[in-house]
Amino acid sequence: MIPKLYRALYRIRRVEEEIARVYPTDVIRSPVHLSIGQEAVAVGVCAALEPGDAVFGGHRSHAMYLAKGGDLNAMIAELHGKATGCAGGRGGSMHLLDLAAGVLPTSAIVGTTIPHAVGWAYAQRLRGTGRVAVAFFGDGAADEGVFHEALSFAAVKRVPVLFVCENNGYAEQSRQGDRQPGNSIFERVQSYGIGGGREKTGDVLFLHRTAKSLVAMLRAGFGPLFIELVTYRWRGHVGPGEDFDLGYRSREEARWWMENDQVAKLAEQIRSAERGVIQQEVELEIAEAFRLADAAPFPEPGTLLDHAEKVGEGAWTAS
Ligand SMILES: Cc1ncc(C[n+]2csc(CCOP(=O)(O)OP(=O)(O)O)c2C)c(N)n1
Ligand SMILES: [Mg+2]
Repeated sequence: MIPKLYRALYRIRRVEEEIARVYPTDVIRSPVHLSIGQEAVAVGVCAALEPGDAVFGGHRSHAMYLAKGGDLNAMIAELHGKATGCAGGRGGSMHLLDLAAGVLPTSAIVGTTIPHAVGWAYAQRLRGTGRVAVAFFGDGAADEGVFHEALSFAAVKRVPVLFVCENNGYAEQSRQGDRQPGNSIFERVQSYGIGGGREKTGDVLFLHRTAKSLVAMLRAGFGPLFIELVTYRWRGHVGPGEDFDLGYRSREEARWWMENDQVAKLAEQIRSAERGVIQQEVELEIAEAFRLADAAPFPEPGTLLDHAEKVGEGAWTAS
C-alpha cells in the first residue's frame, strides 16, 4: 500500500509543481487553485474507493481528479484550453470530469457540487448498487446555505455519501474564525444526526485507514458520514505562487505542515531503487501530458454550441 500511496502523492505534487512552473509562460488558459500540501486528503480517501464510486469537488480539484483515476493527459489539455481536454477545452482547471473514472463534473461555484453528490448517492441507494459518493469541499463551502440543505436531505434519506471537508483554515484570504462561530465544522454537523469526526493530521496512512472504515460503514447502510480534515495549502489561494507576503497569514503557520510533508515522509519508507522507478515513471508521464497538450488543437469555433445541445439530449447523465 505504501508504494501505491507514495506514487499517488508524488504524482499529484509533481503535476502541480509543473503547472506552477509553466504557468508564467501563459500556455495555461485557466486560473489554477493548487492543492500542494493538501494531497494526502484526496489520496487517502480515494484509495479507499472502488472504480464505480463517484467523487464530487470544486475549484481546487486536481488532487481529487488524479487520485480517483482521472486521465492526466485530458486534465493537462483542459488547463491548456485544448479540444482534447476533459471538458473539451471549455472549462479549464475548475471544470474537470472523467465519468469513466467516477469523477463527476467539478464546479467553480463554491458548494454547488455537494448536493450533486447527495443526489447521485441517493440514486445509488434507491437502485441498490452499493456504490458510494464522496463530496470534497472546503471550510468556505460550509458558509453556504446549500451545504446545510444537502446535509439535511442526506441525513433524512440515509444517503450513502461521505462528506469530506478539507479545512485549510481559509476561504481565499479570509480566516475561518472571522466567518464562522468556533472552529469545528463537524461539531455543528452533528446537529443533523450525522456521525464522523474531525482530525488535524496530514498522515496519509491514517487518513486511508479512516476512509476505508467509513466507506465500509456507508456500504453497510450507515450513511451519511462526515469527516472534517484540517489541512494546509502551501501556495496562494489561486495561481502558482506563494502568498505569505500578503499579510493575512504567516510562514510560521505553515511550518508544522511542511515539516510533516507526506510526500517526503512516505519516500523515506520505500527502498530507494523502487522510489527511483516510481519517480522516473511519473516524470515521463507528466512530460508526455504537457507535450500532448501543447501539440493538441484548440476547439474549432464552429463547435462552440455543441455541448449546449448535448446537455438537452442527456449526454452528461452518468450511469
Ligand atoms: C458561491 C461562491 N461564492 C464565492 C466564490 C468565490 N470564491 C472562490 S474560491 C472561494 C473560497 C472557498 O474557500 P474553501 O471552500 O475553504 O476552499 P479553498 O479555496 O480553501 O480550497 C471563494 C469565496 C465562488 N466561487 N462561489
Ligand atoms: Mg478553505
